[in-house]
Amino acid sequence: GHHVSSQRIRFQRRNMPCRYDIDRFTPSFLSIFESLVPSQEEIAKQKQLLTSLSRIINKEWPNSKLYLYGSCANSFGFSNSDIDLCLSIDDKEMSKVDIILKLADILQAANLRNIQPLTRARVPIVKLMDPETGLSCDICVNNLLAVVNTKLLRDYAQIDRRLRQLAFIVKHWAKSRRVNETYQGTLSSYAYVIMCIHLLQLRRLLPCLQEMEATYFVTVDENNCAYFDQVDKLNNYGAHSRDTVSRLLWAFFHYWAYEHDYTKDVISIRTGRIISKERKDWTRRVGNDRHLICIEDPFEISHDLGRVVDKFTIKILREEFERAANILQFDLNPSVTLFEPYVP
Ligand code: 3AT
Ligand code: MG
Repeated sequence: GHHVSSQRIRFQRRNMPCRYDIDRFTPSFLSIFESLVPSQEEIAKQKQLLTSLSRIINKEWPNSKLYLYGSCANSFGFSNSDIDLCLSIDDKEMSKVDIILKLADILQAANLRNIQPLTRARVPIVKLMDPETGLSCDICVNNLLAVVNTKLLRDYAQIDRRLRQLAFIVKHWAKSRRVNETYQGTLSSYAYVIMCIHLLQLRRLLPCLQEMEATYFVTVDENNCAYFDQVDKLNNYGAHSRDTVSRLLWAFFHYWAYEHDYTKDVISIRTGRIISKERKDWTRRVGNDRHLICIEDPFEISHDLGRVVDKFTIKILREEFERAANILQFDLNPSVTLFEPYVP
């Protein structure tokens, strides 16, 4: 019946070769990438904001430290994106919420604008706008795992330039197609970047830094974070491969549309391999974790980055992966069609 024939189509697609003329589109994909990269001027403004806020906050809390994290520091940020900052502070007396409220007062006194403490959010933050640079940012407190995973992503990006190219295009696709909205049950930018790193590990364009001898170690809330971070020694790692960004994009979407086994597999950049759901005990729903698409966090390994996905949004995601795979295989103008906005 229907089920059998759709299985047969899936199986054929699994072994489908990439279209012969895919590289015709590489220049267009690269120019889309270039158009999304932030300028040096913008990066300088971000650093300036970090410096001036650090100065203000250190007057009140001399032992605190302010970090940039997320897309403005992991090298996967688009131009004009908001800035994520994390305040690291060791104060046993005050709760996170108290710190957030006091931080809001300090910033108010220093003439920053639009200050909003959001103390009831899952991750409590203060929002603000800096009139000097015109930049908006969110400051969270003691979220050091995010600072460390930001460094891991930035280190991977330095090894092979094709990672950044691929991840920018994938993020741009995900934003255009509205499948980059965690509060709607689709995946975070962080998850998409990890999916890209994993693909490049399987294709031997990237090593697995956490399996190599560690040169960087930190312990954050009982998680041991250790990996090889002397990435300047690895900048020839993927040089043997002639994969272009178009070919990698094809491979990315083909993988998630037709090759990934959603019933059995977990992708893991920590090991550089696919591991089994069985081994992680991610085979059934526990609480709100449904494990319908399994993406292991590199440091918080009990954390499935796909846990936001439910039985409705998994269908949407897989249809979008298939749409993208088919566009890259057959469309006459894939570098346009891929990003056509989703219209409900
Ligand atoms: P955008 O350009 O803003 O879309 P981003 O890189 O800032 O992308 P997110 O907004 O998804 O990415 O997340 C900001 C940072 O927070 C990235 C990562 O260091 C951390 N982070 C996000 N989601 C998770 C998660 N589920 N587990 C651990 N860390 C996370
Ligand atoms: Mg962000």
